[in-house]
Amino acid sequence: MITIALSKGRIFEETLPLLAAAGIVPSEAPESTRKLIIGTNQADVQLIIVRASDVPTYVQYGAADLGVAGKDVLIEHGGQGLYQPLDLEIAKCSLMVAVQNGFDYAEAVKQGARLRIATKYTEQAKEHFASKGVHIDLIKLYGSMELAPLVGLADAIVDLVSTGSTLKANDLVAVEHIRDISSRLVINQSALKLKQARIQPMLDAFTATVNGRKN
Ligand code: PRT
Ligand code: MG
Repeated sequence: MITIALSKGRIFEETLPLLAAAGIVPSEAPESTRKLIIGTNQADVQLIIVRASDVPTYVQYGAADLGVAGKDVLIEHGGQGLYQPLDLEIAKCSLMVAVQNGFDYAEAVKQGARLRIATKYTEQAKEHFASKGVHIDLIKLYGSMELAPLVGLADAIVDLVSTGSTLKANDLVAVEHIRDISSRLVINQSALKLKQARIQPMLDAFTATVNGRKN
């Protein structure tokens, strides 16, 4: 059996065409079932539906052979036990620093003040501000980071931005770009060796599809 870990929503939707290229069609959509294990048209391939930030963990421990996870999630996880052979170039966005409109970020940074940063992405926030020599107090949140500056919980947030409409709707502006983010295929290192005959053709089909999109 080959088990593929995916999260609901954009990653599932954007992975569907890649699975199709490898001849894999899920028998149900995660949005229309409460099942967490979803079969496919291939008797020996199943999907498991997990939180986006849990995908690397399932693959690391071999509970799933393959998975799809955002670079944001992979950096926070650390990537232990994972082979990351392919940037699928899906679910693209950017990791940014954002503040409330009117907050003088440049001045706050220049004065060498401690900035209070609210984020789910604590590893990347630490690394980013350390590289700039800016001292921060980190406030770990699990979602809706956009609220933090509006209610005085933080001076700035580190969050993902795609269209920018969430920032705009909450009177926030992006002040720094940390990195571009896309989702990667992750493979359990021992599964790749033990199940190579079944996994390699899938990897080849995904690679051909991604390369085909670039041309
Ligand atoms: O939603 P949940 O709490 O279950 O987990 P999650 O947010 O980690 O999962 P999900 O499915 O929302 O995101 C999975 C992956 O998609 C992330 O790990 C990213 O790699 C990628 N991705 C791409 C995004 C976005 N675009 C994105 N826009 N993930 C989140 N967002 C959020 C962002 O955090 C912000 O709240 O969307 C909002 C901003 O969107 P815009 O379009 O208004 O700028
Ligand atoms: Mg989300």
